[in-house]
Amino acid sequence: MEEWEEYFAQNPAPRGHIQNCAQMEAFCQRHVGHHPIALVTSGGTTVPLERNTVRFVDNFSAGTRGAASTEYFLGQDYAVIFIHRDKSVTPFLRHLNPRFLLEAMHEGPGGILQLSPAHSSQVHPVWREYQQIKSEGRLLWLTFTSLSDYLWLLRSATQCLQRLAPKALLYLAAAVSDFYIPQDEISEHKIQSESGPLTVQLQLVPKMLRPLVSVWGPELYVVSFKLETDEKKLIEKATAALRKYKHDLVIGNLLQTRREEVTLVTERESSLLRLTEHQKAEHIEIEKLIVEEVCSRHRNFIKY
Ligand code: PAZ
Repeated sequence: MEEWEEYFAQNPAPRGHIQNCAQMEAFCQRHVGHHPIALVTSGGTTVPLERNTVRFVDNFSAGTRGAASTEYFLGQDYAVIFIHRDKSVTPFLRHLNPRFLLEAMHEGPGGILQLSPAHSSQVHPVWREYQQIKSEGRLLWLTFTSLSDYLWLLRSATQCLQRLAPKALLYLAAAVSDFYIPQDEISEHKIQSESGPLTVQLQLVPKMLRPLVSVWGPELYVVSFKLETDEKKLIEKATAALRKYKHDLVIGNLLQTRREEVTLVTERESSLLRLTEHQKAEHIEIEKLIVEEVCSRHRNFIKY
């Protein structure tokens, strides 16, 4: 058995997985022949320290990249499966602060809540765009929390989209843990402090990009992200990932500058995408540039 097969054999499917798969199947059926589909993964996975989880190792990712990119894929006429960490940043809602919404409401005639005219101009465009996408059924939201939830969803989504290849792409922006505690080593109940300081040994997660590219979705256009904090390592690591897994594009980004620039690395070349001062002043997001570029490359991929 391959390492990744062992992982799935040892970590049971999360609750609701069959329903999630049914939703993905129905979504793909609805859009096949009408819209290309993008699977966007977003936010960070958790690694539980206990099976009845009280404590877990988390990841910094807020999900901003995935949520913003989803809106731009929708703008490019894609249907989007948005697989995101529960309670992370989401498309459309990210423009509306919950406190702002509470401030924006007032009680109208008959005690019915209304949006005050002064606030309406900010909410209306977001609401209109969301309603349009909703009426077209072009956005499917699915959530994960733990690493295992994420990997089960990723595998099923990829297998589902493979049937639509080449008109489907994977855009893997989630920050996925490289380390975990295997099922046979994890504590069943809350770890007690009476036993003294805690030493935990995390094992390496099998590299799932390998079966993703070679087994689950061999004809899909696959874009992965690579995050580093050391500038000197970024291109080297992105290129190594591409050579190892043989997918289509790696988007390298540095923690410190990820909102302003990314490097697109393919087998043949690497190119920098950076917001200009003018674009920053206009509040243009780097995700707009990334998604335009990815869609253009995906269109070429579909042609050949
Ligand atoms: O979610 P966010 O907007 O805060 O950050 C996005 C990101 C840095 C997690 C993403 O661009 C990324 O690089 N994801 C892959 C991380 C990795 O190397 O596993």
